[in-house]
Amino acid sequence: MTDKIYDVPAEWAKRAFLDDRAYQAKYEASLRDPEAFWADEGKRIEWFEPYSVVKNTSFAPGNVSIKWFEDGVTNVAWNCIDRHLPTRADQVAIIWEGDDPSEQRHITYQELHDEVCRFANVLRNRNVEKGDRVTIYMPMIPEAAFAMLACARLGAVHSVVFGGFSPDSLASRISDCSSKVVITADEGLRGGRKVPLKANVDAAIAKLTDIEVDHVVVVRRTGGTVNMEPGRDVWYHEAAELVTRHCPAAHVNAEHPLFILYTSGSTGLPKGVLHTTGGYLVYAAMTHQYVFDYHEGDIYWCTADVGWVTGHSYIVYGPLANGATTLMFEGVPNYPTNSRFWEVIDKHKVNIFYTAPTAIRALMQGGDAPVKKTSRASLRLLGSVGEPINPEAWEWYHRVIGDERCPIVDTWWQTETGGILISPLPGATALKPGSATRPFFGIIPEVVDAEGKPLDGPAEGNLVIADSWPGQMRTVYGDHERFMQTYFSTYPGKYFTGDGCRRDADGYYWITGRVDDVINVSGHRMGTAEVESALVAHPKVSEAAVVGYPHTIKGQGIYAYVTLMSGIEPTEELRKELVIWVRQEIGPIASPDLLQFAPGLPKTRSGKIMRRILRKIAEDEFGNLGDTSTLADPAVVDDLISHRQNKK
Ligand code: 6R9
Repeated sequence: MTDKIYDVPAEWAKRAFLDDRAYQAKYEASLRDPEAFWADEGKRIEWFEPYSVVKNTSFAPGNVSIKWFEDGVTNVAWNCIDRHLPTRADQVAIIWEGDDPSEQRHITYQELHDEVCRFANVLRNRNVEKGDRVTIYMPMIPEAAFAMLACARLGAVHSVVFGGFSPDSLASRISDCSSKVVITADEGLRGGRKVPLKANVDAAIAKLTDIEVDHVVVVRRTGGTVNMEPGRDVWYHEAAELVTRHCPAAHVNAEHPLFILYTSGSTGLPKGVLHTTGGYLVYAAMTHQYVFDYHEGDIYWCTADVGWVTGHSYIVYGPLANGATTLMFEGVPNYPTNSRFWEVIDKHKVNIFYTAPTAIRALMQGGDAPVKKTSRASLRLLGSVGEPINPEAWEWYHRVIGDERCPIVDTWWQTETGGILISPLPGATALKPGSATRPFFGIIPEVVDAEGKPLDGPAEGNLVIADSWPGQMRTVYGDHERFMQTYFSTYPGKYFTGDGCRRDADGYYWITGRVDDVINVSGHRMGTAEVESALVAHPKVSEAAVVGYPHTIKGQGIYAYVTLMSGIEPTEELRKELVIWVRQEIGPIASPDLLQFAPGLPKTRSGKIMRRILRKIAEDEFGNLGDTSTLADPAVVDDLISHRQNKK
């Protein structure tokens, strides 16, 4: 934490949609009369049939129900494409920058229309209808966005699975929402390396026992050889030749599902977070406009992957709903060199740049030189998302990347929230490095104590949101009980975020990180339980406990304590084997950074693993283990401390 405050630069106060007074007034209006406020904001998208009911939401225990604009009829793809055509047919909608700096594409709104319609027709020819689920397992190529929008056009529900997930993880996600159609590419390309996407899809489908995938649509990216299953698999480019570039946009209700996105929680398998049509799009578009102060002609770049919610809301839906030019990047920050991000900014004259703290920290380690050899003169605004940004990284981002000229919007939100809930607005909010600052319109954050009592003024506790907003998730796909249990039972009547938080004397919010068993590794959310169940699936492992520990680049690293089956020798080979095992079970993002063989785990007499103690050991805080009186066998702890793995 620093005490430094960065005031709104004078030119920003002039240019921005909102200054501080306008923010205050609009925020108050949004709380005073939510119905009237959102009735008005709902008009930022086009409706085939207008809504008469705006907000119909309840957080009541056992009866959580969330509906926005419920009798309105619209279509997300129509709003992101067709309605712009009269004025923007020739404007670039998507700039695509390939992994290899020599590759790029510019796709206009007219071309986007044509591509999305073709894609929709290819899906229609494979029996995809309104309400059907389609799994998308794609690299960062424009066809990923076309596929998402094609689903939206038909009223089908997409489930995008990040291309870094393993066949096992993909299989469980296909099965959970019973997708009959999977869209993928031959191979992905990242940092010069190929990712065998189609082979992973084949392996995933081979694991399915409960459902059958009827069709796999394969986009050609690298031209690598892949197996094509006759009758099931089809090349997209061949199928697309047979269809027209016209496809009507389905008329769907505001509460019709738009997408499912799986995300990790503290227990069990990842949850299918369900977002719907009207409220989601209104909220994504509105936050994109105000938080990034998006003006006509701006070039906007969000470096996320479409496999995460940030890619959904702030590469595809929010920007396109606003008729923006959005840049999509296939590669990684350090390929071919550490200057890549900044070269892309210069090449495409990017004005607004939105990335994650983990990328900033990694690039910061490479020093200022790779940055300083680029101009970045086009940059006006910087954004951060995914995890708390430490003040050192914030200062470097501000001073070195933004040349002290660009405000930083530190945007706090979640897969569940659909869009940004707490963030500065660049023309309105004085910045404090490390703070996500103030709530967006219509958002009522509360800091509560362990009993759920809202705390006034400066306070520290857990972060809850007191009332609904249009972008909120509606349910866990297929499991409304779990939805209510996970988010509304800890503090009945309120949405529990899972994050800890401090509010300072200026009413600024400082997110302190997760308070549940979710860890955040390089901005990727993971349940410790998922990594544990991957470990115990190994035949030589009898028990495992996983915790997070502070990691200079990733934010949090994964520390695994593993107890082996009796008679199995702990060796270096086995340690490596287990790390590779987890990679294969879940995906590279879940690889343990440190793995310690533990003859025993600290447990209570009732057999509960005391994670608090494991966390302290992983954090190198042996002196501060807290109450250990309930330990069944205190000697276990001394053994763990003496064999603690060292940070790399
Ligand atoms: C959008 C996204 C959500 C969790 C969230 C919190 C952490 C995200 C943050 C932040 C501090 C920020 N988080 N943004 N923490 N400051 N600006 O990342 O969604 O993948 O669901 O993760 O990420 O812990 O609860 P998701």
